[in-house]
Amino acid sequence: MGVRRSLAALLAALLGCATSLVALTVAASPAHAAPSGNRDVIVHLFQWRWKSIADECRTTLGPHGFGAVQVSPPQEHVVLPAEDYPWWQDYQPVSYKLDQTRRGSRADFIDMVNTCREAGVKIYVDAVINHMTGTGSAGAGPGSAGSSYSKYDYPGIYQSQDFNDCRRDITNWNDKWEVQHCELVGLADLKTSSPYVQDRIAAYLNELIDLGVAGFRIDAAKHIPEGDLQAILSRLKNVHPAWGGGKPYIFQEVIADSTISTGSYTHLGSVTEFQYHRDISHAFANGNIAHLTGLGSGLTPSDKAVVFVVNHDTQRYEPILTHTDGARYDLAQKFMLAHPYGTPKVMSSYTWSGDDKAGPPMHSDGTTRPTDCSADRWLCEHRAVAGMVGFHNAVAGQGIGSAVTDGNGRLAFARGSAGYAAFNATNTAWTRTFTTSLPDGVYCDVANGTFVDGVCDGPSYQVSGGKFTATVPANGAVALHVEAPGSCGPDGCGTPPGGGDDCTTVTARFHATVTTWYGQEVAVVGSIPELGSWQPAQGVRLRTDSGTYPVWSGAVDLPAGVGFEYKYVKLNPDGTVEWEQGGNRIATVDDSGGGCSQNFYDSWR
Ligand code: ARE
Repeated sequence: MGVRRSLAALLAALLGCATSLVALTVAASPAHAAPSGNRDVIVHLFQWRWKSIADECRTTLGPHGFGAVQVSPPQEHVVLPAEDYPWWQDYQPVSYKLDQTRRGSRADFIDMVNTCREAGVKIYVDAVINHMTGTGSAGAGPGSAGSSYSKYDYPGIYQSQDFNDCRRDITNWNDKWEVQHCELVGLADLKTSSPYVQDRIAAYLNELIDLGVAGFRIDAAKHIPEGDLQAILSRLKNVHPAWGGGKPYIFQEVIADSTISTGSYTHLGSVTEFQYHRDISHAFANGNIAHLTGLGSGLTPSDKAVVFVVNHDTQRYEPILTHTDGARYDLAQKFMLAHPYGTPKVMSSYTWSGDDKAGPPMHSDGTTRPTDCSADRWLCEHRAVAGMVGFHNAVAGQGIGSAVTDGNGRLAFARGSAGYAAFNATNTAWTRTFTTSLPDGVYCDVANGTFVDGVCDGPSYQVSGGKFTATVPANGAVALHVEAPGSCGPDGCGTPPGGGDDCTTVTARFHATVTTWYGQEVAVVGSIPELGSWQPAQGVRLRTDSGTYPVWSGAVDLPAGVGFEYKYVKLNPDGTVEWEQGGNRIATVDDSGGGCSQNFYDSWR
């Protein structure tokens, strides 16, 4: 019995540990009370339909304490069937009409704003105000709401005189004037120094404020001269009284370089801190996290920095650590929510294979399909970190302290006496006794479960005499905070209530989106014997058919709790092997699929 119990406890501690692509099951009921406290965490529901966002606010974001959703641009945009409706259609405005985008109607948008507000969640709009449509990939019209247009001519809104005179691409990025007055990837650059243009942009943003929008991401902010942006922002109204009635929250997309710093824009609001993104991504990708207590020092002041592990551009153009990296990526997003620097922005993505311009799951007319986190290519990786949002909110205002490390890949720290979190970016579990100033009691582990309406669905840990003992899963975390009491299950603490499945073996199901030519085969190969010990011929062969292609699938039994690395390979008929690019994918065998199973959803790199 003793052996069985400790095995069950170990496996249960691994339950729900970061399996990036498998969403945690989250409680879903409209009757949840909104959690108290500071709610500033932003989630970017990239490309989601308005109706799907409304549902997510009600069932998941509100109950878990998310503060705001960054929604994709709501204004009329170009429609590009010839390019298979790329995601970036949205970043080429045709007009400021909200009537129809690929994500739904104006009525849907309004309903989303209201539903999310009732759930305690703000809507931040991605405001594309630096430019209109471009050259080359701009289509011939009409736009998504039926408006006709051509570059520099948008009937009823802007004509040629409303655009800057430098009508060519930015070539010298060291010349600030050029960066702010010439064209970003050929996009018609609005003359934001003109009072008419300032009024027009402000009217668009004020219409959104009237509808209840609480803030804006200013797209391509560094391409708008600071003074012009100030003139636009000074025209903005106050937001809905539910959000305090002050000025909207502004965060500006400024990718700092030697020509333009984030500091040039902080007097206007917050800024995106890209150096944080690089620092945290490299640290977790390399398993080198022991020094991260000081993450953010020397960067933009914390209260002005919006921080993120990845955004919709970097996951495509400069990937360091993304959803394709599995557990380490989830772990990095959890760390961001545990660490005090900046305002965290969690990414929620969809997969694509091949061309990075691929749009979200869509209907044949290019409109976006509703999000189903268990279908299509939606990843919903924000759900895998939802428990940590409560941690972030509960420890607000508490400093970081009492750090413990063990080698380069392990770090634990306190957030005052309000919370304690341990991170393990290695492939082996980390068992130790931690000293904490959390009051004695039983706590819910919100890194491996969630705490909603008083119910903990993860493991629990007992703090006694200022200490607790935990096994931090390989490539996983443990996080306890004062607002999430736990309860010990029949198998003891460290076990979810009711006990987990007593799995010693887990059926791992791999689902990989891989484009192949006739005759090629696909296999998954990895560091453990079950995955061929890196010998492609001994890997696990995946299968596809005309109904599922380009998704290749296969299953194999793996020992529970083991950390491993893997990659996909294409096997050519002549015996040669093509490996996918990038670092090894990192995972730990767990029971997150339920019934002693685990799912991996990946795309060929
Ligand atoms: C598309 C086509 C182009 C075509 C254009 C016009 O891809 O070939 O010329 O349409 O027809 C997104 C896509 C673009 C897309 C555009 C419009 O990424 O591919 O162009 O929408 O549909 C710089 C900017 C920064 C910008 C990044 C991408 O400073 O503001 O480039 N990011 C935002 C959004 C993007 C969006 C736009 C702006 C445009 O997040 O998603 O583009 O609205 C260094 C520099 C950075 C620079 C970075 C990358 O780090 O310091 O300043 O970022 O390199 O170049």
